[in-house]
Amino acid sequence: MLQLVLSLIFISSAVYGQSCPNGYIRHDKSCYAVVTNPTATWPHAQAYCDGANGHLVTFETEAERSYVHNYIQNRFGPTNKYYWIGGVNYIDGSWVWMNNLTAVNLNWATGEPTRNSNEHCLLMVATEFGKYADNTCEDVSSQDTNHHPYVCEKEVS
Ligand SMILES: [Ca+2]
Ligand SMILES: [Ca+2]
Repeated sequence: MLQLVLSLIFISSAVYGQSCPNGYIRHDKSCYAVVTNPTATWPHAQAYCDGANGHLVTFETEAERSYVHNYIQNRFGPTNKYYWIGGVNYIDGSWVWMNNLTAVNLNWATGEPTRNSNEHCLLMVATEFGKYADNTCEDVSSQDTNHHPYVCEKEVS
């Protein structure tokens, strides 16, 4: 009996246990962390995720986008409207996920994209079903106008 219990513990820790760092949640093949404090500009948010050997979250599937959006809704409700995610349009104007340069399946929030020439970074609009908004990556003035919460992702190897 003890052996059975021990082997069950071993199996469950192998599946659910050590693969994500503290503060991350596991879903499918990735670990996610939602950072709401302090907020940051896109480059600083990306640098923070990169420092943990990850990147700003990239939604390769609709299921992944839906999972992360639902998690944010359940945990934070409508507290924050915008979250930085890992989409950029720096290269030729088309939106790609910056970690693998695959195309973003665009689903714009109301009034977006505004397509101002300096809006090269992608936000998820948490209060609008996790749809997307283009936005300036950096602060546009000396004020913290462009600091938002963000989501880091680490693929599980
Ligand atoms: Ca992903
Ligand atoms: Ca915009």
